[in-house]
Amino acid sequence: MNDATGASFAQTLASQLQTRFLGRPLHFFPILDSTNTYAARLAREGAPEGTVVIADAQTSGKGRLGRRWISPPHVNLYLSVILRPPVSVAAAPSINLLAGVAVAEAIVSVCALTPAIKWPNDVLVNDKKVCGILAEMQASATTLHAIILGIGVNINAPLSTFPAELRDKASSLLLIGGRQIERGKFAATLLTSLEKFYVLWLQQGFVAVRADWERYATDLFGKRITVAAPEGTVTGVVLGLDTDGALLVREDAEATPRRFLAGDVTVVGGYGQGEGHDPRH
Ligand code: BT5
Repeated sequence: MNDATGASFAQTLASQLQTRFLGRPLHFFPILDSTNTYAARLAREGAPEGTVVIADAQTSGKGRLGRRWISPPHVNLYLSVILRPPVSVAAAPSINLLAGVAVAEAIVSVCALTPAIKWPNDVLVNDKKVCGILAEMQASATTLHAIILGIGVNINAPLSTFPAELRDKASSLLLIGGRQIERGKFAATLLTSLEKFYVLWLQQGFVAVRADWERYATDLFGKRITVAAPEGTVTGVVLGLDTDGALLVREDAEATPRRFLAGDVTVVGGYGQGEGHDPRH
């Protein structure tokens, strides 16, 4: 499983892949700068929808807003999918959310752990981040050409691979669940889940995935949060998700909720605490 090149990981994944179009074709590399950067190049060269790029290790793994994604070899999953949905640029951001649902579902099915999604794109287990998602768009004016959907999951990473400043907020499925997970099996399960939710999203829009998203994300509802978004920083109570995936937040003195399509959420008083009132009940 932990072979030096990741070759057995790639073999297991290829033999267990049950998707119709995701991962067909599948490009595997022992090391890349970033799977998103490589997949973006393939997409510009015309690679078809469903093309998947996986690396055993990344030297410049990317987070959002220029941040770094720690990507040690032999232990984790670094994967980018090329998608070409026939939708408008405005409809694309909710792809982030459906990827989180697919990762959460794969964690439940392969690891029997209980994941939570933190809007928009972190998957946590026991309040620690085990997955990050980075969706990058290739578009001209209003025409969407491709979405590069990058997913990083900490699977068998030991504590020593996390820098000291991340150890209280990040973890791996091994560290939490106490057992090694076969990366090929996890990746095959994830791609099956992602394909299912993507097809649903294509046919019916984000609203068809919203209940699944909310099932995993209940920890956020009713909490007081601060959203740092491109349009400014706002503090208020989370009401839920709009039909297009926008986060609805009621500011303290305002009657009309604010909508956010991107941003960073901090729960006032810490994630997993707060007011704990779910407004849907
Ligand atoms: C993300 O950004 O969470 C998106 C990460 C996407 C990574 C995948 S791997 C495959 C594909 N190829 C790429 O080059 N990227 C994608 P953001 O929300 O900005 O979170 C980044 C922050 O998470 C960092 O600033 C750290 O605080 C923390 N972090 C970095 N590496 C981590 C790790 N391995 N596990 C958990 N947290 C990490």
